[in-house]
Amino acid sequence: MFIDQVAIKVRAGDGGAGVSSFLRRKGLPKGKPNGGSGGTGGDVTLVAEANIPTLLRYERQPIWKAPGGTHGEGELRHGKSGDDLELAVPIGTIVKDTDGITVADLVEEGQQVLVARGGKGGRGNAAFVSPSRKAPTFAEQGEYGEEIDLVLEMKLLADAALIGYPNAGKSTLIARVSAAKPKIADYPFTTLSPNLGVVTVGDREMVLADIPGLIEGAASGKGLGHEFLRHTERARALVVLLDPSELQDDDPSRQLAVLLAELASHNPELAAMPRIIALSKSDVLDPSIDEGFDLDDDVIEFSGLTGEGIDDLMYRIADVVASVELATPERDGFVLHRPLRDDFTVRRDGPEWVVEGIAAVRAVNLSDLTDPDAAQFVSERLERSGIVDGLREAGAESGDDVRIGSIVFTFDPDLDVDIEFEI
Ligand SMILES: Nc1nc2c(ncn2[C@@H]2O[C@H](COP(=O)(O)OP(=O)(O)OP(=O)(O)O)[C@@H](O)[C@H]2O)c(=O)[nH]1
Ligand SMILES: [Mg+2]
Repeated sequence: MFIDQVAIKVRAGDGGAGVSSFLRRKGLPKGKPNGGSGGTGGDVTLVAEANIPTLLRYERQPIWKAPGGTHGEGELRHGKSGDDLELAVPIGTIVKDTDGITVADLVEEGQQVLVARGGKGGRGNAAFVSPSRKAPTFAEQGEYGEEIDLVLEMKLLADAALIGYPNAGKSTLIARVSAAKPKIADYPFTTLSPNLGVVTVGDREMVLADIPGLIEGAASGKGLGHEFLRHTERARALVVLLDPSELQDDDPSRQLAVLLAELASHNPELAAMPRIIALSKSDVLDPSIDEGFDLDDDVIEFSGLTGEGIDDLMYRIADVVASVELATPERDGFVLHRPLRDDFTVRRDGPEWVVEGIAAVRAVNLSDLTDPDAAQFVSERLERSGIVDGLREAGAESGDDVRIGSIVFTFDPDLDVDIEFEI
């Protein structure tokens, strides 16, 4: 099965929780805080790898999760970080978010993009010791790992792509010039998914793609449709094969017109791409008979059966590919780096104010908010992170309810150390 588009969901690992713990000594009711911090959750990264031919594994398993960090323990033992999850994808994979924005285009072996960041581990109570807080009894919870829905799209990276009607002899040609072994038969749509073959021309190599047959109306879904034309978009040149044999109803000049129109309706850039026109099955042409069609002189005739004209054709393709390469040497992939998400946002929701965002989550993620010491610490954090000011600017008044995640508290901007929690 050739899978070239899938929707996946990835989730980075959650951070482990920090713990609250005290060193116990004989005779001392409560010793020094020694609660360790939790480990960081694993990240999820996509990596382009040459040995992954299609996106099939993601069709079979669309949900992936990186391991979380472990919790901290007493005696200042910190939790272990979760391993990062590296998902191997084919070279030529485009990564899009659910808004259709391309976040990465992985065109080289080993190129990678971090798509979901692991949650930070919570700090243990030992980390909160300060001159004014000698024995904190609270610790932080771990943060959730990021979760994201993505669409992976794969576009083959070939130097030149073979386009033609079904039965035009595309697979016969690629089988003859490369080690590819596609099925060949005299019925239409023998080839159902693209084949790549490496061809040696003189002292260089190029990659040819055999694309499933295209017919009139493909753009509106006839035959196999024009979905597979996606794989020609990254080629440097197109090789249009015309077939003069009786397997075709249309003569070669009409085939050419139809093929060019289909290319243009899929993507005008395809119609403008450098191309080589070739007439296949030259062995069936009888030079003494006028076949009744007109083609330009620079159309190369060849036969996949006898081998006639194939060297010429390969050198011509290699020349065109090389000249395009000179004009546009790099086919760089890219990874989009987006601005970090807002620290927090404030909005009104019915009777209460809702504060969202990473800064808000971080401000309240302590283990036990009923502990007065912890509540005090949270209110300091809300002040320091600008959330109290943000609420005030948005119009919150003393006595209003404020919600952060599942926690609701009463806003009291003047007496900021006296926040009351209702969990
Ligand atoms: N006489 C002759 N027959 C050929 C030649 N090349 C291909 N054929 C025949 O044409 C038929 C179709 O060939 P394929 O290579 O399968 O054609 P295709 O373009 O890959 O077709 P689809 O995969 O259906 O799009 C087969 O019966 C081949 O044996 C040729 O050079 N000469
Ligand atoms: Mg074929």
